[in-house]
Amino acid sequence: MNTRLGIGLLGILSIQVGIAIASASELRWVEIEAFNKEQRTAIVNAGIDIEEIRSSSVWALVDAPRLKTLDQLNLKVLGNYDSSVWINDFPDRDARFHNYTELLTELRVLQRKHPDISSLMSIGKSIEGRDLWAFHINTALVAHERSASGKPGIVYMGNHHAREHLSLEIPLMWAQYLLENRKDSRVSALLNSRDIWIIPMVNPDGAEYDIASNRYKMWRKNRRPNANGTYGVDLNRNYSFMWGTGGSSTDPSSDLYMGAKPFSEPETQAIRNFVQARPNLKVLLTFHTFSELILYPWGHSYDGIPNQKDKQVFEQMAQKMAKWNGYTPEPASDLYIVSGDTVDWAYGTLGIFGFTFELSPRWSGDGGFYPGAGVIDRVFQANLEPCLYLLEMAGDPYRALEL
Ligand code: 0X9
Ligand code: ZN
Repeated sequence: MNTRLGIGLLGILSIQVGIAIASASELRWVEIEAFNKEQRTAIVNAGIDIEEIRSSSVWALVDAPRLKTLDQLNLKVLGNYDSSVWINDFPDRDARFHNYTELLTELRVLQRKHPDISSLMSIGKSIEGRDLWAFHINTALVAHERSASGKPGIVYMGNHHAREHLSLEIPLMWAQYLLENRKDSRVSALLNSRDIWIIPMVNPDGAEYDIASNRYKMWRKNRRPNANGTYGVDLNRNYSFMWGTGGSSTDPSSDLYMGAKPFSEPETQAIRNFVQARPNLKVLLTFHTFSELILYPWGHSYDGIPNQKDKQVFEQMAQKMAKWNGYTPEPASDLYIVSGDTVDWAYGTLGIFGFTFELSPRWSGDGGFYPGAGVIDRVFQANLEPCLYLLEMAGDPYRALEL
């Protein structure tokens, strides 16, 4: 009885206190001096994943070998802290965030409620064999499930990065919103005239791994077993366009590992095959967290995209959306150089107007990758108008210049 009481009390205590993020022993939370994008790119080129940018420094999660590299590169470390983070509201969060099975259940329920205009299809399998689910909304569905629709199309994606769980919730809620409001005149006009795809969980293995114990693991990559015994490729460095030209790492143990070759991963292959097979896709939005940013190409170069008209379209669209969600619109490389990401590939090889949204919070102090379930509704509401706008613009993105 004593023992049982003991366990019970421990259980209660651990619920009240919350759970720790498990990366404490592996990753240090480090502040590094950096005044501009060039210095930030030097840090990224050392294989270090920047989490937060301030005016004269950045914050990053750094492992022991890369901490040494910083010294060798003469990059000044201003502070170096234990990365354990205590989370206070796990029961709440646990209830609201969706794991792989829960996501699939939600998508199935939604599809069954609206079988006339929606379908659910697997576009491939993850490296551990999980299906990668795409939710399709099209009022002329039957003919188009495995090939392109005649209507202009858009694809919304989430959860390329495992620990960015909020980036799954927003596209899921977006699918639910569209179907629950299908009778609304604005929504119904859009549903009638667009081909809509939602792929909320591009990296299910990584996301499941991140939550597989009672501690978040701060995991980013997929779960590819690498030759040197480490795991994972950064899926947002594995796309082919200008792959491996900066802002990614050849070291499999880095969080920014770009993979053995472009599209080495089944997850990125699935996205590539899916997008390439649908030339009607005009706009792409990939949700990440965090920092509250709207990013557009280029990511791999500080130069603006050469096509001036397209450049204006990107700027117009990003600025317009920023008015609604309050995020900062900028070319992705203003942050730091990244090569092999989704949107550079989509625009660079297929001319698709692609955006990366870095969702809330703005600062790591507000929870970083683990902001708690309390933020979900607010973040969805903030991004509803941008999602609708992109759906509208998918008809003809160049209309952004007139509106
Ligand atoms: O580094 C990334 O893959 C994205 N940020 S995240 O914190 N979600 O990992 C940003 C990709 C956008 N591209 C550039 N910043 N160049
Ligand atoms: Zn990300």
